[in-house]
Amino acid sequence: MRIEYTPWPAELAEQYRAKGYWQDKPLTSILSEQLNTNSQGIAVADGQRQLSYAELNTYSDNLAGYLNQQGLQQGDTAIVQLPNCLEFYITYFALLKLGVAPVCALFNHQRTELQSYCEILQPKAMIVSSAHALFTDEQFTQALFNRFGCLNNIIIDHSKGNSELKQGYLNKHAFTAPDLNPEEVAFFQLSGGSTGTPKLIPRTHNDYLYSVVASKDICELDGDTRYLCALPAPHNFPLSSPGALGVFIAGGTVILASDPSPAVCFGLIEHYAITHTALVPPALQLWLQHAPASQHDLNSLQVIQVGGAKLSRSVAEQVTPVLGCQLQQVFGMAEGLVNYTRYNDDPELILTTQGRPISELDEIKIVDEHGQEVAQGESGRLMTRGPYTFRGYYKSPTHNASAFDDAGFYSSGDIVKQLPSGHLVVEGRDKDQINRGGEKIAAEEVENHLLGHEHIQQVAIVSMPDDTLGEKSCAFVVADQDIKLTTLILRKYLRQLGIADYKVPDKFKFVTQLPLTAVGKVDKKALRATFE
Ligand code: AMP
Ligand code: DBH
Repeated sequence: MRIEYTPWPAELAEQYRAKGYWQDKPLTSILSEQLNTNSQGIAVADGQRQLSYAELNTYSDNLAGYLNQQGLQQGDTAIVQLPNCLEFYITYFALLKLGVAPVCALFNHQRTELQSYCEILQPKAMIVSSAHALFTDEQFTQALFNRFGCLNNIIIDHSKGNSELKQGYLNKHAFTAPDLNPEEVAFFQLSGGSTGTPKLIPRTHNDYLYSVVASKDICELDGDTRYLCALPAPHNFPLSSPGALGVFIAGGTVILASDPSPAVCFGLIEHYAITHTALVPPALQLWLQHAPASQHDLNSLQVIQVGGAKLSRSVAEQVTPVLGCQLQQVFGMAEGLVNYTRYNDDPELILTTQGRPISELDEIKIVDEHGQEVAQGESGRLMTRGPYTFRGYYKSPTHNASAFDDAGFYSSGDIVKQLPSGHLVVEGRDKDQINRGGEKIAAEEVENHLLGHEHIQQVAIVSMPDDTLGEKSCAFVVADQDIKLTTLILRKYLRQLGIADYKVPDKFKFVTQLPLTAVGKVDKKALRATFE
């Protein structure tokens, strides 16, 4: 019944409790605590529809009952893939209430990603949307049923009209709420990854609730907060930093946007008098370009949080003059550690650092390639452990052995330096990943797909600088000698495999060999240097 995860050592857990960080409450308390005082407050709106806290609570109860009737019970897992819509939060809370741990896939994930989540999790159910190309007909759902014996149920939401999901939450279905153990896994976050297969991050009620409560306090959210969720709702940033869950704890309102473009967001900002939002750097740049000529009143904006990828100082400097609001830099990870610049920080720190950790019990070590701590102010690899940083990927003993040190510090793969104030500056990365404007691509995962092509002998994917996205991806391909491969052929090949579009390399370079390091590994540094 218990979903496995690597627990924190007892003495640390005790410390986190003693400090009051772990409250031994389930994440579902986020909703129940609003019911007495704020049941008629609007929890979430999407431009056309809205739900009060009472409705969000009732609908998620109803859906929990329905899913229970369908055979789902505590200890099971599920996959959710929904666009930014009210149903996302109804479903998320319904599953939490049942004690079913979901992984919430991003909406741009495709066949291959969903299949690999099924493989890792062996879920009982999937809750998906017909707005996604994979679920417009029965073909893919049938293939999933055939391949995964565990899968009893695929519930499809139709954005318009009636659907099984709507039937499930609009009608009363009684269920007995199980006791939730706050020490146990509530749901899985997705890692941006740096390995061949996607990795899932078990998040417990205690650790996640603490990160959200503390984030809500740092960001000073309250009942008047109107937060625009324009990034994909399941992503750790707009879910928890402080994100929609932080807004719900504060009793404010989440307004959902379908995407972060100015065309979609500026009208919503005016209409709902949005006070807070979270963006990745490329979206912020679009906002800065379009705001001066916009007809929309953006005056209600108080804070724009920016994170997911490095924000340059020159862009950071424009936020207050152009958008008239405060900038907050956020450096976080689905694995745990989140850093914020604080509103009252020295303006220079807000412009040039990625913030400091949430918690005084977040432990930071910056180490060299031998694992030795570097001198104060020097840059090195970020290692961290703390009250909301996980202790192991789900069912990944081999990878965990290298992702953590003996003391349980997680190696994030970021190269950082720490200022005397505790603020971190992200200087680079030491993981095999491309950060495409906040969307993370595990090079090895895409390389493995390409190596499956009958005429590819070797391949290496590296980042190349890009003005808008920060980085794009380039694949260096060694093909069979007498074969003429083209960019078009390989793009089509990857799309047919069904991988998310952002993972398809932006550029292919056909070469006769790859440079090697002294020990005979592909020299990615040398490949990246070709773009300098
Ligand atoms: P993920 O593991 O997918 O949650 O991605 C987390 C990673 O995103 C971090 O380890 C960083 O590499 C990157 N990241 C997040 N926020 C920032 C930021 N503000 N500046 C630079 N990199 C960031
Ligand atoms: O990039 C991230 O994963 C991220 C960025 C900002 C994150 O997980 C977060 C804040 O919580």
